[in-house]
Amino acid sequence: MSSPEQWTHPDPGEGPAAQAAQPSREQVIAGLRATTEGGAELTQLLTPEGERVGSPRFDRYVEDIDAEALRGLYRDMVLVRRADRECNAMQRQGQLGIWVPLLGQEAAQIGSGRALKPQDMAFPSYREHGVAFTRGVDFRELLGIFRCTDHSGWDFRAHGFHPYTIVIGNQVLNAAGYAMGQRFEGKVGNTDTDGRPAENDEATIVYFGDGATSQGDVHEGFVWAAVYDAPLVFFCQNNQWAISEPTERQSRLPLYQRARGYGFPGIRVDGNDVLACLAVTRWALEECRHGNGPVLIEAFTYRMDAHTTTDDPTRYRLSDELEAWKLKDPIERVRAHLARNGFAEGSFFEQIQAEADEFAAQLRDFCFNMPEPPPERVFSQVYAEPSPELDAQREEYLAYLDGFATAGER
Ligand SMILES: Cc1ncc(C[n+]2csc(CCOP(=O)(O)OP(=O)(O)O)c2C)c(N)n1
Ligand SMILES: [Mg+2]
Repeated sequence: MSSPEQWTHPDPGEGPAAQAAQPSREQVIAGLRATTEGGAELTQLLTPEGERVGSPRFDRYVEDIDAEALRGLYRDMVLVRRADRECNAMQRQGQLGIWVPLLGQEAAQIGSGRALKPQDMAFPSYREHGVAFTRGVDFRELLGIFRCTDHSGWDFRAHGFHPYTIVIGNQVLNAAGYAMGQRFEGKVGNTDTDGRPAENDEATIVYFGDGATSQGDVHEGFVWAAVYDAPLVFFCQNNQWAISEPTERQSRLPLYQRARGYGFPGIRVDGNDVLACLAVTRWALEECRHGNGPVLIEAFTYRMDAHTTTDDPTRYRLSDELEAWKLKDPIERVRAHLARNGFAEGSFFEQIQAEADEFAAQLRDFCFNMPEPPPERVFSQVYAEPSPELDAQREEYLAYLDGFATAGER
């Protein structure tokens, strides 16, 4: 880890040095170009060419990942990408109000999601469709939010997957509180009768973006989790952009280095490497379960599509940046690895593609025929307990809607 002295930028004052410190217009548009490299500190187990690189520190966390397990990770990523593309298309056809693409972030989401145990809790932002998939949330259950018929359709306790949060960074506070609760309830740092770490110990993971790190909520979450030794993995997907704002405009430091200021470990992982994301997240979760949390993971990745379907990224970034990242595609490197090692035949890839197409067709069919939920549903899953005020609001709202139905009779 670098020293705090290295982190201090001298004041450039005025003159040429000051000008040099300012990014040029072209650099800003291209995300300052540094975005295409993760730096020497990047933890990687699979190169973009699909070669396995050894890691003395992290290999042991993926010892069980044999060829079959790797094919499983490949399948996960292909399925969620295919579903993501289908949803994007359905928004364009007016079937969804908006879609938030995950394109390019499959490895970060599948790798970290598959590291979780059933007893763990995950707090997503709004782009974590891949994590939802790993938590057993049916992709169809995500659609109501984007068709604007539902707040969130799944049982978050059963899946260990909290509702989506649109308010940037807010879920970090929710997760910090939840992880503090796990600690208070003694679900961390236990040992089984044989003296080994208890199998049932719990941890929490929270997902947020590079832009979210500029929010006060994230700072507060870091502070609370740190001082209470909360079993919380902060999983920052640095996809290089917060809508049109590049990461370089959010921080002077690589984001993972911020952890040091709060007193817990921070690590940067290749977010396009599913194996590395799995290994590093397993390590971080284990640290948390043992009572050594929290941990910050910065998954260095790239948002290959628009921020949402309402955004046009050609207004603020150059296509050569996207082209550079295409060479680091998270799915292609696993495909190359499977193929070059003889872990999968051509028929396997065809079969997965066919499965993904069928998956997307079912999604489309469901979306086109999605039932409208009854209007009173908006009141039914907001609070844990009913209340007279809520009952009154529901009755008033239903009477109001009824007024439209009977308006023509007058
Ligand atoms: C508190 C708050 N401020 C502003 C917004 C508008 N907003 C939506 S997404 C976004 C950028 C988030 O970027 P990042 O955290 O990097 O996540 P990404 O979308 O890249 O996954 C902003 C500013 C919001 N939803 N909530
Ligand atoms: Mg971002």
